[in-house]
Amino acid sequence: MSNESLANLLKEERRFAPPAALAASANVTAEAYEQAKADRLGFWAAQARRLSWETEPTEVLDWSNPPFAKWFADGRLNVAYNCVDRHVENGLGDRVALHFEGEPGDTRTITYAELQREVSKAAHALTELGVQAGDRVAIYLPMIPEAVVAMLACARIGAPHSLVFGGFSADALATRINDADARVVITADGGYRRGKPSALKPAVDEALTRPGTENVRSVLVVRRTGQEGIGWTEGRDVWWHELVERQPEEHTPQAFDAEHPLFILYTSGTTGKPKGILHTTGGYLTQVSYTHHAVFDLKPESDVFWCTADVGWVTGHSYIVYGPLSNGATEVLYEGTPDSPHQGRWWEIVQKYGVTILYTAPTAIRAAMKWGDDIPAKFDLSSLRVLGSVGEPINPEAWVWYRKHIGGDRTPVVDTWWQTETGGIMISPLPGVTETKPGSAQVPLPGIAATVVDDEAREVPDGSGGYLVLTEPWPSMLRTIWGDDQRYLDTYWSRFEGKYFAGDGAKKDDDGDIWLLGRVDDVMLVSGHNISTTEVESALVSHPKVAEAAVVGATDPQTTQAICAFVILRGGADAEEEGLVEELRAHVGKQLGPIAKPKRILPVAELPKTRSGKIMRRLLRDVAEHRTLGDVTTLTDSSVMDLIQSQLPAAS
Ligand code: 6R9
Repeated sequence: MSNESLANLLKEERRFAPPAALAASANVTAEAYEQAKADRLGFWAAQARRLSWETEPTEVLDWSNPPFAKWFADGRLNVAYNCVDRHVENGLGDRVALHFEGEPGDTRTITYAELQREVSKAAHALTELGVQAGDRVAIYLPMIPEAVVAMLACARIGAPHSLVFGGFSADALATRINDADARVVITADGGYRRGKPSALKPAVDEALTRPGTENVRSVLVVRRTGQEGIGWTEGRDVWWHELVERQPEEHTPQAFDAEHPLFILYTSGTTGKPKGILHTTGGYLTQVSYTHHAVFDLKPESDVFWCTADVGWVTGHSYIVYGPLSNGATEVLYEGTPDSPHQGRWWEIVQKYGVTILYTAPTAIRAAMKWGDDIPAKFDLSSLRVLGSVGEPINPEAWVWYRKHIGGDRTPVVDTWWQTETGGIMISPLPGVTETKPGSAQVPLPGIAATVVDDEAREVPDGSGGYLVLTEPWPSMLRTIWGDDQRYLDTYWSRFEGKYFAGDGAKKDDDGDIWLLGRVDDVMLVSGHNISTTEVESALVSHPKVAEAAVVGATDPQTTQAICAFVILRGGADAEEEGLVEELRAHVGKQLGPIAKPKRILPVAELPKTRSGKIMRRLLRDVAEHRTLGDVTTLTDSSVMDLIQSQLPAAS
């Protein structure tokens, strides 16, 4: 971004007060902000007491060697004990932990008592394979209960796990195994994707032929699809059902230091090799447990929580596994895609299990908007009481659609900003406290210090834009990049002295509420103005014919960059309609001002997304500037780019 700060174009006037009943019985009230403000460390020390410690910590934060933080350093605890055993000890063994719904329609119900037995057996099995505290275990599994069991088993014996999303290639898996120096890989024969078995094991076999993966001595294989002809290496490969099933059902968890590594999770970013984000034990569990309790207002005895993310992403780590289970929640785990076998599958699941809290991503909401309002309308969604969003800025129109068509115009929507690096939610409304604004993540949670600064690291006044920074350490912060402290310093702590730079652009509105404006690498410079891709996209999505939009700045001789928009139309709208492009341009001009009018608008059928559902603007910029495409390996579906290029008019 240049010296001129990000323009603040979008004005959103709609407001939604918390439902009175929810506010009256909310887990967290406005008082929490006061308490945390008066004594931030005391506040976090109190939240740490949500957990069961073998040795209670007396220290809260050690920031003597910034930015290398230690939280609760003299405390000791076991994460799996906190997520499983203590609930059983508290008489909740019969409570359902997981309602598993496989894509083909098979189901499993797993209570906390069963989960305890499964995790115990898996912990013994890993020990039998020679895994010791500190050894890294790579997990490459579909969204099946064994993924949760495997993570908790690793945590139980102090072996940091490294999940690799099941859609990643053998190469991506090999790089991650190598970087973490994993000793064991846990995988499955395959998983189900869009009605068909899709193999996983061959990618593991291939990855383990690559240099740097020699230290993997065992591959533990879950039988999920039962597909024929998967390769088998004697002496290395072991079936889960053979090894795990014969283990004892009781296992004594051992406590680990609060700063013992819990997991490594790789973020790809746009350049360079993937960064292994390291999270540790006590601070991480404290923050994910507290934020899950506060942001979703979880009442474990009556709620059914469903986070639709894959366990391979941080959202799955923190809000499928560690947050909900540490709180004794009952949750849904769904293996498949939202449109298999039909576009109402998610809503059918909400109805079937009586889901009360749903946490998903804007990309899924926009897809549902595109498929049409009539699809969710066929299902009974009246159980829902809180809706959450994460992963990208949510366009105000998608927010309002979500509240109305999924939440029956009744449920609060919490837009939660955070990152793999932050470990847990950082900025979000609280459903019983905050009057919400569609499209804004609004306020840092109690105990979190975030603000927006300009190029010179000065806090911007209300009504201005700039860079989002975190100004105080937080319990679930990343501790470093695995094996590369220097890269940790350079990437996050060098742009603004003493502040964590998140890489996102943001603005403060006139009330001081925070709006996320997309990655700063995506900010456009048009005739001397910095314009956020998010705001132009939101303006486009606020047109009734547009379901989704991706905007990029393409080099332009007159204006430095010209705004180029790719739009997906809503069901029923016609891409060939005369005057459509002009109508959309005029609409953006009216919403944001003439400077933000896209120079080009191209209706497309699909947009390039990362496997976690984020729009990959970098590739669209390549298209808009008629360049050969950059790295497409993290795309969900690389044929999308061929499709977009084939729809492009010849170079203009
Ligand atoms: C949890 C997760 C982090 C990046 C982050 C930002 C974007 C996430 C957002 C959001 C606007 C939100 N992001 N939540 N932007 N509003 N509510 O997604 O982690 O995969 O590491 O991505 O996602 O750009 O910096 P991760």
